[in-house]
Amino acid sequence: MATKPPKGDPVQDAPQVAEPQHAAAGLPAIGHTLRVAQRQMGVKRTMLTLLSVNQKNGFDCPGCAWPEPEHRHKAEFCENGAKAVAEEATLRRVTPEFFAAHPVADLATRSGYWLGQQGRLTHPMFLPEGGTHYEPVSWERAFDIIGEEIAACDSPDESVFYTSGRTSNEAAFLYQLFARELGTNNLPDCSNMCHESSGSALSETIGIGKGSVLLEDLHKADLIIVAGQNPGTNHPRMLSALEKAKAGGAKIISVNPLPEAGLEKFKNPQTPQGMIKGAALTDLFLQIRIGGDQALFRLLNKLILAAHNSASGAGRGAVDEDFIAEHTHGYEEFAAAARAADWDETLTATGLTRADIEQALDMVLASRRTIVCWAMGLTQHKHSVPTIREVVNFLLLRGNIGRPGAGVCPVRGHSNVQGDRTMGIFERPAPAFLDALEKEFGFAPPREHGYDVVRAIHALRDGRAKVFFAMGGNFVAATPDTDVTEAAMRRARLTVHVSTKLNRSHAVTGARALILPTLGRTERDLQGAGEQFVTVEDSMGMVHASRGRLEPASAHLLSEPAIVCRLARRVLGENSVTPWEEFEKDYATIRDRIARVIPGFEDFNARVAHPGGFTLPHAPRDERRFPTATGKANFTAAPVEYPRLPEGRLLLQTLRSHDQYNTTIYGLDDRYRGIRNGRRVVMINPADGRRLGIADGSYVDLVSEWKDGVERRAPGFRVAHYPTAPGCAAAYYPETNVLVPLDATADTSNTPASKSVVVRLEQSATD
Ligand SMILES: Nc1nc2c(c(=O)[nH]1)N[C@H]1C(S)=C(S)[C@@H](COP(=O)(O)OP(=O)(O)OC[C@H]3O[C@@H](n4cnc5c(=O)[nH]c(N)nc54)[C@H](O)[C@@H]3O)O[C@H]1N2
Ligand SMILES: Nc1nc2c(c(=O)[nH]1)N[C@H]1C(S)=C(S)[C@@H](COP(=O)(O)OP(=O)(O)OC[C@H]3O[C@@H](n4cnc5c(=O)[nH]c(N)nc54)[C@H](O)[C@@H]3O)O[C@H]1N2
Ligand SMILES: [Mo]
Repeated sequence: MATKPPKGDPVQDAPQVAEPQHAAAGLPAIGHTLRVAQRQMGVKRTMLTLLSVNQKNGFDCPGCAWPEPEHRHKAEFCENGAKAVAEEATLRRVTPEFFAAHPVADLATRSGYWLGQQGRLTHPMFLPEGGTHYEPVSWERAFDIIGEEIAACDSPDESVFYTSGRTSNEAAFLYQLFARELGTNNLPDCSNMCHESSGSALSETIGIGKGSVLLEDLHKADLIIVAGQNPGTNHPRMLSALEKAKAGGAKIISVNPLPEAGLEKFKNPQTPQGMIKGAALTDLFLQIRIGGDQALFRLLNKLILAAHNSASGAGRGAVDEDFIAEHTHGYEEFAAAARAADWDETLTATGLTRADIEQALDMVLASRRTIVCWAMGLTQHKHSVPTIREVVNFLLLRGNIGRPGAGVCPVRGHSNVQGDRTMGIFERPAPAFLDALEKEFGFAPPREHGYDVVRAIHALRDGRAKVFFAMGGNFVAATPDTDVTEAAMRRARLTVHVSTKLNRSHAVTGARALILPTLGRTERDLQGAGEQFVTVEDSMGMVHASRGRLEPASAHLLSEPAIVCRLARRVLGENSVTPWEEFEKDYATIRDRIARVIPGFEDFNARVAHPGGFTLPHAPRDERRFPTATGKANFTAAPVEYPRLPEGRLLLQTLRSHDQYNTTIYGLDDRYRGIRNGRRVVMINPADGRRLGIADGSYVDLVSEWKDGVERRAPGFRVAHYPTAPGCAAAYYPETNVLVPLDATADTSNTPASKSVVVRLEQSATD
């Protein structure tokens, strides 16, 4: 049996595994934050920068999309926000000399961690066809190259314009405007891999693809269900909201295959009391099997209906009949499906006990105001859309949408991913949005749908897309089926990345490639009309300004809006009807246009000047109005699905460690899970280990099995026996993306099913 990592391991990691922890944040988190930040920024810059994160006059944390409270602390950031800031505000630099010393072939052998640690990009760089090294290039020449390649295409639809979710509202609005004026809706974004399933399910059922709660609702709730989310790592500031909710008497149910430390106990670093004792958060932990959530909510719905109809009267009123009669559609069909839910099947699908579910039901019935929060644990499965629709059914049944303390709360990832969508970054734009664009700008935007992420990879692979342009992100590392995707990317004529830091996507290029270095959130943005700010929208629909204060990492950087404006002028030329020059000079003029095109942004410039910004309208939340096809909130009745495992296989979820931001690796530790100094770790249940003969500490290859018969392999993972649900394994993304088949996606949303990959574990070959 192999007991050492295989030779030639690209990351050179040697994971050590100890017991997982049971509480998050507190003193160790503060020490860790300062150490990481000072390593990148030095002491003075660390203090200056961290104190303006999320302040009313400061910049929006480039970490997650969790909203800021009305009364802010001096230190309104978390450990992982500080890491995100430190990564951007680092003093390390990737200069033309660096590229001269490192051919692309060398960069392609480096780990994502190594690439990221090299620092901030300082110059526009160009890789000519057949070239071995990136060379410095002027901005003008860079835009000419893009112009040449786009002009050489047979149709605008041969270009693809990807967006990652850090892009500001202003930049996103210009970017989609440019793509549409060029003539394409090929605007895939990271959302396609993230909350697309939430957007699909919510638009259909409540009429808007966004969450219906505000921060104060969490504080008022009686019951908060957190399903498929690890806030201790990915949304640490949410723990303060959960703590406050608990202090107000709320109960919390966590639904997760893993016992996540942050949900067990929170030691609030902002209060002395919290630092010492900490607050227990979870009242009931439902250790569900991967993909069992739809079955769980379906059965709860059956039980709520049964309680309502019971003779004893205990559950009388469990169903909000008035709300259902007045505001919903499809109740009868849904109720029939719910009544047919089967206990045994649910226990199989979820791996839970009858007692677990009955206890959850008691808590549900005792709550007058319920919120369900979720993230990637619900969105990245084949049946994610019906799963989230079942969550909506569950809330509608008791009238838990559109009143204080209740509602749906999909917790977004990237800090402006929700805003980018609002600004029109979407491959399937609504006709009303295109009409408004046409009216304001006087050109006819294309109406056919464009490529989402998975379809863009298909198009590149098949030669239907030739120019790939990315506004941020790390496309080849974040997307599924790494080998297939990388081969597809190499077929492009030109790949362009607007980036702050070096990453894998710069090393896997088309025939020609450009790196366009840009300002980050923390940096001062000076344009013709003076210092500019940008705006973002958080996970709860609050829009506010973000102002960087630091000197830019290099004098050669352009802001994202400036890059789009210059690109548009070069590509669209004299024919363009849009005042790109004016937009670049003064972002207020962009906001004036947004105000005229996008509902809810009326008087944008004046309202965003208000400290803390403003809240976008949300019809279901504000007035219990549901702008769906039926004009009502829609109950749905999809068949229950759950993953079925062939004998001897495990279901693998690919998730985040505590030391990463998506494909940006901050370090090699996952402190709360007890894992240190390595990322090639697979967590499995000890009983599965014994059954399959896979010892703790041994090394295995993960082999994914999919109906196309192709064997996808990720070699050399250290096994950690871990308290995950039986049959369920977990390993970090992006290392495991090689295992996710390109076509294994969620129905309707087409999101890669990266939380339910069927794998077998093979002992790694010893050398
Ligand atoms: N520090 C940091 N912050 C981040 C990010 C980061 O990488 N680092 N990424 C940002 C982004 S883009 C996003 S989208 C969010 C992601 O935030 P999360 O969704 O919290 O991220 P994941 O690590 O993917 O964790 C998924 C959680 O779902 C659970 N889970 C997996 N499968 C199932 C299932 O079938 N059912 C249930 N009930 N649970 C399941 C996992 O055990 C895990 O706890 O975080 C954002 N914030
Ligand atoms: N297997 C698996 N795959 C997944 C997931 C999973 O859970 N499992 N999660 C999916 C999810 S939820 C998401 S959101 C995607 C993330 O996909 P992406 O958003 O594409 O990936 P990131 O790693 O967030 O992108 C990091 C890069 O963004 C650039 N960057 C950082 N800040 C800025 C900025 O201000 N401007 C610009 N222009 N560039 C900047 C840097 O160069 C950095 O290297 O991955 C998805 N892929
Ligand atoms: Mo995400």
